Amino acid sequence: MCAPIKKEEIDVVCDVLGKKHLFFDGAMGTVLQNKGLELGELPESHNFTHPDEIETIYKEYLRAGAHFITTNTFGANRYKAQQSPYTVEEIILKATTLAQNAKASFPGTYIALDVGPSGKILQPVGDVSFDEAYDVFKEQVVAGEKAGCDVILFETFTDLYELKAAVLAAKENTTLPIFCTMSFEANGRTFFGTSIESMVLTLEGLGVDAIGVNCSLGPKQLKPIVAQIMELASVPVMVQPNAGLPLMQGNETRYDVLADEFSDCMKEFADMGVSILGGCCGTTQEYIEKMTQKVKSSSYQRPTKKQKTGVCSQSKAVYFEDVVIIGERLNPTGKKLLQAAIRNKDIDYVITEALNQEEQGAHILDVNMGLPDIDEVAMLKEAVVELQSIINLPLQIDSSNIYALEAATRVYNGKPIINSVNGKKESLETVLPIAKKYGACVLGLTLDERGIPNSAEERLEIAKRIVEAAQAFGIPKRDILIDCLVVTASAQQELVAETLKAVRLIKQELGVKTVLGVSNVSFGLPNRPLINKTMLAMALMQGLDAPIMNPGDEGMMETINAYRVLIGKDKDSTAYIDQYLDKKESSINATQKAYVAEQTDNAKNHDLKQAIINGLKEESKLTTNDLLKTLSALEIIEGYIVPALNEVGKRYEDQSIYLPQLIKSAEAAKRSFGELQSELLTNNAEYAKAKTKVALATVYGDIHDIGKNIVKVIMENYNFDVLDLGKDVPSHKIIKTVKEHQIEIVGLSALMTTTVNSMKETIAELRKECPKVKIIVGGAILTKELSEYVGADFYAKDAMETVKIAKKIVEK
Ligand code: B1M
Repeated sequence: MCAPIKKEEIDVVCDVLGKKHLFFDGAMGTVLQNKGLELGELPESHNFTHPDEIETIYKEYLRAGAHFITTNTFGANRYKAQQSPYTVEEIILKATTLAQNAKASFPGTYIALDVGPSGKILQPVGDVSFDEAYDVFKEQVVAGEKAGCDVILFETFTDLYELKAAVLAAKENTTLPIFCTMSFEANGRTFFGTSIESMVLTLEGLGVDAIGVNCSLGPKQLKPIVAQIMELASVPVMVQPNAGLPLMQGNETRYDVLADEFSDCMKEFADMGVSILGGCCGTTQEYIEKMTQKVKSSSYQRPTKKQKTGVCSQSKAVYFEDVVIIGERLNPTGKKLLQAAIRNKDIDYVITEALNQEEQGAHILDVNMGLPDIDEVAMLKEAVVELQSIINLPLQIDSSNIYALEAATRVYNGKPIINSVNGKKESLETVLPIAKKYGACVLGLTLDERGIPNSAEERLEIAKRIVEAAQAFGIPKRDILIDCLVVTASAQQELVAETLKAVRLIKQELGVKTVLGVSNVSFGLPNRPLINKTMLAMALMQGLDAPIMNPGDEGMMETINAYRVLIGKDKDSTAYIDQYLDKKESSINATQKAYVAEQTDNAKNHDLKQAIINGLKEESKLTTNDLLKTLSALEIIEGYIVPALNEVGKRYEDQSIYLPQLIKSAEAAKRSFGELQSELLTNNAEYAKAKTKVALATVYGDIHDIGKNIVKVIMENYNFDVLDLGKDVPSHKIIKTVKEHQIEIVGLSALMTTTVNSMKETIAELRKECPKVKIIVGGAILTKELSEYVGADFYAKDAMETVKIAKKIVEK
């Protein structure tokens, strides 16, 4: 909810927020298009060229009953302002001044500074750093506050990570309330794969004042998405749908939902408990007027506080409602290979360990990079950034170094657990503000200046102090977890029972979730797995919610499976039966195997296919070079790279991975291919007598170029003179090249159903302008039939076939 703030007008926003329905305006961009904004022209330029028009649009929305008008500054950021003669600050000042003029005769209305995404992708997937994105947004929000805006609206974001940079920029540099909306696809995820749960957990953690959804789809299609947000959110929810889906009518874009239908849906949203309502693309004054009229008859429902404990990555949320397994393998204590990897900055090793744990069934991964002789701040931050771009699981950020904790939590894309705070005054005062600021769950250890107390009651006392201190910092109880600390049975046998008792007491008395690093109990004893799984069973019965453990320890995993059956969490034993019905291997053998695996410190998986699927660049390079000792480059492409990318494509389609992971795999494949290129080019070129000129391009609208690049290298290897025009190539560029360079063969690539028609259009243009040129087409989506549909001369299923066809063309 709104933080205590100084400015008078802002207090008014906070006075009304969460107390009555608030109305936002409708679209700006599409209204400007209808008034003549040219394709490619920046809407913000109209603040200067058509100020009266902008002021009129604002006024129309206010007249329609909007409480908030949104400044015409959606794209007013450093990157886009390069195309404008004005600075970011000038654009924002101008737009806000026009809004102030408009609002002067409408008391009780407010100005929302409109901030859209930057248009760039953040590292490590893209090339903009988190800090640079932060600076870009800082410039905008500081200018907005200075110009006199009342609220900041971050809207239409699809990348939660970018939105986090934006929210931090606003929190740290302004006093304005922050409203955030993200844009979702029909599958309930953003383009980058952010889930609704992750959005709510992360943004509420960061302390924004309202969250919701805008743009995306029409109001009807948004209903399930809004319903889910309502189930999860404790802050006021905001909804600004499009007026349906855009349809092209001649040169005009029309939207298929009219004002009556739109406003009916908006009333339904109000009845579902949505607090803030407005419109996005395609909506106009009429839509907003009808909406405000209809919603007036709905009684306002105040947002309710939700109590579920949850953490998340950008794509996956984990709630503490069943046993939550926190993987312990990314902690260098006692693990020589991990220690060496951390010292050598071998991130691929760290990622492989993480992937193993994910596969073994961990729900959250503890990440600790603490070694005495390294820069832990930099290493923990880097590990978190790299891990989160590949692993779907939420992370538990683990360090005793407060700077490392803050640096890693700041760049974490989601809501993490901070491991840990304890009962010492210094720890409480330094760790809790970090947890509060970044909206993390915090794990409290029951120790203080006097060490770990012996009795369960004393540990309960420390836990109470931690909970009280955390609440005093504004951290809700649901975000506090307590670890009662396992001691070793070999050294302090009598205290094991006290730990178990402490778990029970703390759950009963404080009602917080409990965590235990279970396997500490068996240090110094033989047959550790037996002690570990027994301790785990005992702790679960005391109410342990989340063991920190090795998910590769089958004995412990089996204990959890059995516990879930016996306690009734595994309804009708479905998961248990699925897992064990055909299982012949004895669990003792499995346990022993897991133990040996642990002792040998999980070896690396030297497999190129797996390395590409997992997006491991360095590993892809190394394994490619290994394979080159026994296989030809072509065999590696056909046997490893293509199958790996096919698998990646499948996983992307079934949503077990998302866009950032898809990009990572593509980069790994490129790295592997980079290693093959010189091998391919140094082989003897054969067959072609004279150099035939070939132009290659991925068609307009399609940015896939790995396959086309392979075709290029193989063709060059066979002595063709290849001009590579790149990807997303418009037909006029291909035509120009064919004419200028006397090209005889054009090879076109397309990988998406949506770009097959682009290929057809390109071929039609080529036929008109360059009738003699022969056209070969390829790409995963194409078939012989489709090649006929697009009007090509030949279809090549792969690079070698392209060469064969090209040779035939030359020989004719
Ligand atoms: Co995307 N992508 N992708 N993608 N991607 C596919 C194609 C997809 C099938 C994945 C899926 O959903 N299962 C799907 C298309 C669905 C469809 O339309 N049916 C898809 C999608 C949806 C998208 C985005 C829209 C995702 C998004 O943003 N939400 C987006 C597209 C944006 C755009 O293009 N406007 C997108 C983005 C990307 C990345 C950037 C992340 C990356 C591309 C990186 C790059 O190329 N620089 C990527 C990747 C890697 C893939 C998959 C996983 C792999 C493609 C690949 O490189 N295959 C792919 C799934 C799949 O294909 N299984 C997928 C390996 C390559 C060697 O094979 O290109 O077929 P291929 O080339 C072969 C032959 O086909 C032939 O020879 C090559 C060598 O043997 N050949 C030719 C190819 N071109 C030829 C030209 C010739 C002759 C032969 O001319 C003479």
